[in-house]
Amino acid sequence: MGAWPQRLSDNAKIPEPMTFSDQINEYNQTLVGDHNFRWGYLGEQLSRSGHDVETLLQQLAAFQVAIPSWALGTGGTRFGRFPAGGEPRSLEEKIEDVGIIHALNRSSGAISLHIPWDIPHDYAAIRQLLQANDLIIDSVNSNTFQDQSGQPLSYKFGSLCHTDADVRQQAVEHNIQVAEYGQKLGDECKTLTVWLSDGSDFPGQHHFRRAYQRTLESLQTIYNALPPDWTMLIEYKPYEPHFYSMLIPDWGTSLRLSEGCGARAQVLVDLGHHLPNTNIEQIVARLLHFGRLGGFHFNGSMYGDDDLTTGSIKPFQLFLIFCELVQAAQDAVVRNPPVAYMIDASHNLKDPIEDLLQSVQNILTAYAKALLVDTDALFDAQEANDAVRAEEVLRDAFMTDVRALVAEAIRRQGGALDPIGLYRHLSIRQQRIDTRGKLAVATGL
Ligand code: PSV
Ligand code: MN
Repeated sequence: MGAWPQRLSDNAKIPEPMTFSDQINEYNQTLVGDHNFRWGYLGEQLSRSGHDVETLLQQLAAFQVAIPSWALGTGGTRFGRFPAGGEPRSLEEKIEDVGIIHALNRSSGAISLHIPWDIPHDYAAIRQLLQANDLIIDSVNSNTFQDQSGQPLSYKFGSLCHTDADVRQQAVEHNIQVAEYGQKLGDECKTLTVWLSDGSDFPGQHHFRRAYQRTLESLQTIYNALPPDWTMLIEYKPYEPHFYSMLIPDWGTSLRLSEGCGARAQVLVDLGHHLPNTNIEQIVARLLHFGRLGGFHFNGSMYGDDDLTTGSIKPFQLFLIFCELVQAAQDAVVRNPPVAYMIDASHNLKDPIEDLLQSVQNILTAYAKALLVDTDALFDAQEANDAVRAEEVLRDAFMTDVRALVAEAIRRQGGALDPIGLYRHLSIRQQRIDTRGKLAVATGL
């Protein structure tokens, strides 16, 4: 055995440190044999059923789900918070974390910012960091659900719906300012998402019609102030933080408000913002039919806005939602603008990065299965009122194990065959704890 460290001969080159991409390749080498076996079988099976495997891989590769800047830390509940350790303390550190996610799965190339939780300061530096991590900021979210320190007027009794015109004006100006931050973050950022916590807690507290009208007018003012190529997404939620009425409780209200603003105002569907057992796939189909589905917030829901991992509770529903999206994309009659996909979940328990990786994996899986549906057979069965056959066509796609297809799509883009496996193998959370500290708590929520 030679001494360690061994002397390098004079002309030997000092080895370059491993890049993250080298680490991904090295890790993939350990899994590729098994993967090739499973992918070989699935690829053959799909080809035999008439699918163009290359097209499927391209469709999956093109699918991107944005990561919200507020999901990189543990969310907590009103009863407490249990930080993961090494949580990102600044926008820059959040970008680094999303950079890791995107490098691992190649499907999370965009970030959505919540203002004022994540106000950029050095725009040039942020843009550089985004570029270095192969990321963009694609949307910005306003926040009139909390009072900020130094804010002159309170949102305790609402923002865009408020009875006091000065409060409404303050909230309108905030939204316009949020879009201005977005414009400085790069050409890719062209979406303002508005979620209002406005609502009432007791019968009689709100004049429903007047409150609606005031909200519409406030939204119109914001919309008219946006650059002409910007989209405004209007998100609905049935309850929380108010428990008697929410100003925008449902997709019908969001739809009417967006129609009242203009063509670039669209409805945003957050999966957790429905009462239990709501048929979300039907809502999605309706909005697509009206050309007003602008965006998605993915998460998993058991009872309400639970922020569970997307696809963890109702994978079949997620699949059915994707079936609607896929069918609409193939239908020339549908005139819906491109849909902005984002995860909106911030849970208490899991490592946030693992939770996000798992969510994206579940989303890609649902999408891949939806791409496998034999739509001609489905439509024939529907026309013939053959309910059994129609359901079997869907089940046939849903029951297909598409994990090797998703893995192959990610691998071909340079991502990891097992993103969570590699994240753990490299002890990235521990590295974060070492550099940022055990008690580092993410800014924002
Ligand atoms: C509200 O529950 C919401 O879904 C909105 O999208 C907010 O922007 C986000 O959550 C904040 O956590
Ligand atoms: Mn949301």
